[in-house]
Amino acid sequence: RDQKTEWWTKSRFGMFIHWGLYAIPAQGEWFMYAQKLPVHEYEKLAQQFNPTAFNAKAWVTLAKEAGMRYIVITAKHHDGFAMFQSKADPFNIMDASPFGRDPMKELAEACQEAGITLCFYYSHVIDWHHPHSLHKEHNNTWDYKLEEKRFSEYWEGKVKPQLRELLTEYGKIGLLWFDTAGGLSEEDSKDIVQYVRSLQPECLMNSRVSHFMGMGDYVSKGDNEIGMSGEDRRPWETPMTLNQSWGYTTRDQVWKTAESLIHKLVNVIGKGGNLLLNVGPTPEGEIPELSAQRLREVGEWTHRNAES
Ligand code: FUL
Repeated sequence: RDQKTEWWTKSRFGMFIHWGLYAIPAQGEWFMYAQKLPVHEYEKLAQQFNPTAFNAKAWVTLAKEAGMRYIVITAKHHDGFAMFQSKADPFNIMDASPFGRDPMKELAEACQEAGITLCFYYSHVIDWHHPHSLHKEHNNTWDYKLEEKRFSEYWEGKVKPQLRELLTEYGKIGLLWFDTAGGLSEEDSKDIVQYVRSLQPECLMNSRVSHFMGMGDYVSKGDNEIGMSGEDRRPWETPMTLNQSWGYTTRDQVWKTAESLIHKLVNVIGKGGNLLLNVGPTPEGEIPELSAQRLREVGEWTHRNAES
């Protein structure tokens, strides 16, 4: 048994949170890319972002009620906006929005108090805001020219300094959830793993840190993919949506029922995996009531049927 991942495999069930500026237009977290919105336009969303209804304790309490034991929140998604205070890049919630609070700090405190493990999602390759980020396919080609990109400026100037901030300013972090590593070299893949280890040796990393096989401490399945039993030698996790998107959207109203969610949870756990179930908070900073309700229903079932 792998001691390093033990807390996590025992946790079984976690809350995924996709929250960022994209909640304002309410069309999912790929909004900027889908609309080819220029950086200077997208930045205007930050000036409007003032989620005064955000209450870290309420989110953590909901996670607990649902029977979840860890939270993975988007510290930075593909849009490049840091939902935490960052000296490394001014496009962050403290410097670019009127909110004046660091939600990651508040979550870190609330999690600590409640005994929930805080984890960060960090989009390390895709970043549509930064002029030098470079992905295999999904780049901001409407503001920047591919041939002018110098990836190391992004890597050394934003990614690593921000990871350092996340791993030094918020206490112990359970895991880093990386994503969409298409095009990342083997050398940079190893570099980032090494870098994270040097800052927090216990912090886990998911396999999406690199597209090279066998990297990271556990396997992230495809989005909403459950897989077959017995095929996995390494610990694994299914990231799952409640509806059909990750970021808050008013368009997509196809919701999984509580019954179906319970079946999926049991299915994943029965096969030895973890379930990371997503919510997409509103621009005001609240988990939509319908989502909260579903999670509570799942929680009622798990608390009734499973001794923890
Ligand atoms: C995908 C991302 O591109 C989505 O926006 C989302 O974060 C999902 C969990 O992973 O690859």
